[in-house]
Amino acid sequence: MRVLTIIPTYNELESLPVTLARLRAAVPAADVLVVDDNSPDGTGQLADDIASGDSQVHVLHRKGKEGLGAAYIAGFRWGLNAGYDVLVEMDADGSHQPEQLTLLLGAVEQGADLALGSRWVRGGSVVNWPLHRQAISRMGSTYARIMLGLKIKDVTGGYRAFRRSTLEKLNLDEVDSVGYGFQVDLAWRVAKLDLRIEERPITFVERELGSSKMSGSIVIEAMINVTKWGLAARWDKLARRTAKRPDAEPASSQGEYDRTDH
Ligand SMILES: Nc1nc2c(ncn2[C@@H]2O[C@H](COP(=O)(O)OP(=O)(O)O)[C@@H](O)[C@H]2O)c(=O)[nH]1
Ligand SMILES: [Mg+2]
Repeated sequence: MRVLTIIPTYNELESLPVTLARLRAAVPAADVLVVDDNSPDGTGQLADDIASGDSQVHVLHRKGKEGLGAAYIAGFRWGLNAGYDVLVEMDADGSHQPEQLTLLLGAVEQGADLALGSRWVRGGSVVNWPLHRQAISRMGSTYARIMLGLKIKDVTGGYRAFRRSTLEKLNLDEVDSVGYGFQVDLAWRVAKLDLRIEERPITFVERELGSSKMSGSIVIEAMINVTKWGLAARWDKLARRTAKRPDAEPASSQGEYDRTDH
């Protein structure tokens, strides 16, 4: 399997070299793509310097800060074009330990279409996260699970390995959510396709260097979207059920057509 690990960066000058070194040592066969949003602190230049000495490290420079989701979409496109079999999402700040990547790759090798690094399954944990962040993350995952009927425990996590075919089935052009919402969005799209999603326990370690780019508005965007998607899915289900009823009004013919069309 040809593996590409995509690392989005925005002002990660201190963290990136450490994470890259750990990743290259832990999984030497995996190539890396750093997707930098023109970080003012010069992370992009640093990534170029590292890439010039390591043919397995690549850098994608973007014009400005457009959010985590847009950076990943650009990275996925790059990786699909380059023919990789597995595309991995990993934070630059060391929270996603490169040494645990083999857990995710193992799950994909065993048949998972999407492997999720999970903090909220047995064996998973978080280190150095204040209680309020743990609470937000757990509540966010629970809310998304209930609203969307997802079976996975860690819906917002960003340590993931996608089988190439999984990304090819998603319409990446349609995805415009950012931050945590992006992670929920992709998990939801994969779940709707009835693909195999596997969680593996990880130890998420809060960053020691640099600062978080996540914000309250990103959390709120995610909550609003989850609510919208959940209600839309319920509405769809209801409409389909009504259409199936033999005594249903003429609208049912449309429903019948829909169903046979699929
Ligand atoms: N390219 C890019 N990377 C971003 C952006 N926002 C966050 N990141 C990166 O996404 C990863 C996770 O962000 P982080 O701030 O650590 O979020 P937290 O772990 O939820 O606090 C890090 O590698 C960031 O540098 C962005 O707008 N563009
Ligand atoms: Mg972080």
